[in-house]
Amino acid sequence: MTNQKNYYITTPIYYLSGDPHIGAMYTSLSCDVLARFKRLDGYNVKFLTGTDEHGLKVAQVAEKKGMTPIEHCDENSQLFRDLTPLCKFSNDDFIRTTEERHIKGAQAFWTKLMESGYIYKGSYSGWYAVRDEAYYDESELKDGPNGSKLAPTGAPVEWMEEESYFFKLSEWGDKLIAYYTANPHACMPQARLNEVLGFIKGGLNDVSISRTNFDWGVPVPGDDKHVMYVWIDALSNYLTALGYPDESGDMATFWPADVHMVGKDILRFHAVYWPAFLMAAGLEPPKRVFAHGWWVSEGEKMSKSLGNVIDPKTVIEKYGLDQVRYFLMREMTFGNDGNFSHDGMIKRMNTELANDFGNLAQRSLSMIFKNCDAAIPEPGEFSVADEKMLNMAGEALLQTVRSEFDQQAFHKVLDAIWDVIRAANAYVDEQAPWALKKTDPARMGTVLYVLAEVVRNTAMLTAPFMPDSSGKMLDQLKVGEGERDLGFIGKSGLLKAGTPIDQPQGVFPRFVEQE
Ligand code: ME8
Repeated sequence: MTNQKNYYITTPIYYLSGDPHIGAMYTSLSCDVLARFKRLDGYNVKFLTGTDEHGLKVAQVAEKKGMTPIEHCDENSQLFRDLTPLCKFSNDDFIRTTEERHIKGAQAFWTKLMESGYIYKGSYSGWYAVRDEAYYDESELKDGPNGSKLAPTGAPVEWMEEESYFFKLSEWGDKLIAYYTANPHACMPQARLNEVLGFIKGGLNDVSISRTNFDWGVPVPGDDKHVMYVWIDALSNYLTALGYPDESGDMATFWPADVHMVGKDILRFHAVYWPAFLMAAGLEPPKRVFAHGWWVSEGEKMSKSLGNVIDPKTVIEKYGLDQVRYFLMREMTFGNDGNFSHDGMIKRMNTELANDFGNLAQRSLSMIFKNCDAAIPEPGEFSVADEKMLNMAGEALLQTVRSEFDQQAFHKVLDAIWDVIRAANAYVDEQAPWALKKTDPARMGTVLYVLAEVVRNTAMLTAPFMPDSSGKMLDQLKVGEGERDLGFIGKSGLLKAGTPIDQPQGVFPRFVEQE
């Protein structure tokens, strides 16, 4: 395996404060799609997800439920683990910050930072919001009811003073700027990198990295009056899941991470604190932090009080898993915000999936089944139009798809594939194989062969997005399990004439509104 290319991709680890909603599904889905694509492209992939289980908020939620914190975590973490079979995620590991492997690794990471001289003990006072697990500056606060103060997020704040360990973030500004100047793609999209650089240039303060006002956390090595602040604990999951502090094994194979996928709200932790922590511990920063946007629901911010929070299970039951996976990856320009709406969902299901893709596959395979003795036809000489279509759906498409995937431009990957699907639908109309049946059956066979090839290639390239539906199309074409990686795209994987096929079944039903 010496020549194998490795690829490490991570989701944020999710807080256990509620049921997993569409936001968690979205971040994990984008990683899953990328992980599946990279596997098809011959990479040795490690795809990690998990749950972030410490902190005052978790302890308080558990207490309210009459549970110990770990009982609450066991129960709630399972809901996130259940997303894997529900959404067909292909994660290779699931880490919980309450696991022994994590606690030991996080403590070793702390010790390393301490030994490097980047941690010191001081005291901290300020306005603290339990709900956000964050301190706020006096100037950021707004007035709340009855003379109280609120954080900019609306969370209640209280004045707190505590002994605390600090990380010397103030020493990392120039080094971070140098890092991003040399590696401008280490934080994407570009607008987010600009935000991060602006923040760094505004001057970095040392950050408090321990707490003494609660004990539901990883104890600070050698001073167990303190627990680690949730963010240093949480971020280190990306290392501890690789077996850190053991720097051989998975650490040697997979570090630095290729992509940390995060929502825009947690970019600063990942693109400022985390690279500084890592460099201070003598480790390389991640190759890329990609910040995606947020979903709103029918045009409104999702909130429990509005009752418009989208539950992955409900929408999957209603529209189908692959349909939801497709919609989430297609609707939103990856990096921007997007709107989850019933109408938008139906429109894409019925036009792009049922009409464009489903129809192309169904009519091509049905014509083969009916007119070619239910077997892949023997093609004659390819015309210019045939060659153009074959190349467009094969080698040329692969090249575009690969480069868009490398920018995490999922919507552009799908756009490029749909350009080919639409071109193939136009090609069917132009070539009119139904008319050739009488006039030139050999030519009809060639046209249908080209179409079967378009279906094969587009099904392979959509498989990371819609593993079940694309798999069904490939099954119908009798493409073997071992012939579904990207090495078989285009000329290198041409269908064998004479291969018998079964009666084709439609893969993308239209959505019909129930009364
Ligand atoms: O932040 N649309 O966890 P988390 C899109 N534990 N994405 C959304 C979203 C929405 N409406 N709502 C939330 C944490 N998300 C920390 C991470 S990592 C070391 C620690 C995304 O459960 C959000 O942007 O609050 C984030 O990427 C993810 O869900 C997890 O959020």
